[in-house]
Amino acid sequence: MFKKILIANRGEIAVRIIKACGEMGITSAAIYSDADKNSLHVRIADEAYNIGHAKSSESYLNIDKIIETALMTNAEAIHPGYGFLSENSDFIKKVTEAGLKFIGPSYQSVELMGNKTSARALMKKNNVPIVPGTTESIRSFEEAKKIALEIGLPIMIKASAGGGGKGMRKITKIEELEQGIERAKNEAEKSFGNSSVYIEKFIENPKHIEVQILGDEHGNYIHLFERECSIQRRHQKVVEEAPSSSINDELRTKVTNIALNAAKACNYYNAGTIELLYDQNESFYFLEMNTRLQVEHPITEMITGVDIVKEQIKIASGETLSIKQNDIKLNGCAIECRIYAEDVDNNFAPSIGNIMHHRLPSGPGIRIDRGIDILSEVSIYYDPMLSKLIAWGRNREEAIARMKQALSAYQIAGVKTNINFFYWILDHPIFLDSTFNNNFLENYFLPLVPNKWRENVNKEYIKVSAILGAFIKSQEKSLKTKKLCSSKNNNWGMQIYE
Ligand code: MV4
Repeated sequence: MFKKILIANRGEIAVRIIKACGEMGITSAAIYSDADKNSLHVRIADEAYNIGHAKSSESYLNIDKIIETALMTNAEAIHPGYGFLSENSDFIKKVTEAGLKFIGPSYQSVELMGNKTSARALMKKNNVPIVPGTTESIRSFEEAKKIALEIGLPIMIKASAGGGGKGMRKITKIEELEQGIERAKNEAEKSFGNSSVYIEKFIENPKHIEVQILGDEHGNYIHLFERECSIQRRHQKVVEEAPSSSINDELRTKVTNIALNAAKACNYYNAGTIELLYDQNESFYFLEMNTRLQVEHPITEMITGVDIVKEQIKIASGETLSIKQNDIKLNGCAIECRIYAEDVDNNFAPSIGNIMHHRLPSGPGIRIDRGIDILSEVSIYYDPMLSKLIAWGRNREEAIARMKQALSAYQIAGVKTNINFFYWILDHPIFLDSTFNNNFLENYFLPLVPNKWRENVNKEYIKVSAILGAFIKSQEKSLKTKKLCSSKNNNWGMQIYE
């Protein structure tokens, strides 16, 4: 086993990895930028090294500096967390060439899955169901037109180098196709430096279901069931739950088998996630594979009892998977709310500032993964996620009730937050009966906002915070937050005793 690991990340995920190291008796070496000198991950790591300026490109994305720091401190392995360099195959290559172990998959798997057409071609070859469409980039408008008419409109044009909703375009009418391809190619070139695009059939009102898998370096694989991640805003997940409340055991067996086949198809090892669309005909379609630890991994840990980060470290040190598929039992239900420093009245724009007050909920089944502490700074430089609030219950009802209780006890001041947004979601009949799909927020939340998002903020209009505040007021009795939550002054995210 490794004696020291360098954590090439920041925030809550760096904290999460440092804790796993501590539990395993491994020394943790943190890195930090100038903007993060007061961050929690720096405070709790065994060692911490400043690696540069606030801008990510000059710190958390600086490959040479990170590797140099790892070698200087005699770390044996690097954990990349998520985002930053986690899915950069060049980084993995360089880490390996420097004689360090990358805690994650091989660079070949990352490269293969990073290119969406090569991933689709490989999955098709291995009988993993993909969304109907092309497995190669489109070469000409004529070819694209022929394919579009064959599979039927609407279609999606997606960037081969894209993913996570970036560089995606829906085409409803054949007349829009030529310009649509042009624009998609331009966007893809700008965003990814690669103008290749491909075509998929548009799946109407799908759910987003993903399966967590673990593979060791000796060809053994297990799955840790699925997560339901359909509630998204601008391709950012907002609430996730495990297991999915919309599939039964038969479908669960089907989707986890699909995921295992997908992982085997690219000789995958370490932790990975297969993302799928699930449509109204109960069909699953492979969408993409995330070749890293994911933000929402804790809900899977809560329902399986498996510590995914510890397993990642054991796998990277060459161990054989210690858990057998039969040992893993799906237990209860877990939900995660991503608490963001956001201003809901300003189109959910990041809300920056210093954390002046921070008191977190606790209790049976409650877990919080956080990267901030009192006096931490939420800056413009990084993702403004403050924490992940996770609630486990023996069933979905209990998990939801615990989540609402925890939300009402969550106190933070210094930045605005999206906390009140979750009450609205968790109380919605469509959420409660699990009939939601990827359009949930667009269909049910956006219409509540007068004229959608106003550009002229000076104009008199009903604020989103006021809408949510009024909703909470109407729910106060059932939420039992009357004493805790001041809805009078809409003091966002700061829940003060009256
Ligand atoms: C789609 C789709 C419909 N048809 N692909 C968005 C995120 C990215 N991972 C893929 N996405 C989608 N791909 C086809 N062929 C609809 C979406 C989509 C979506 C998917 C899951 C959760 C939320 C979503 C919101 C908008 C669009």
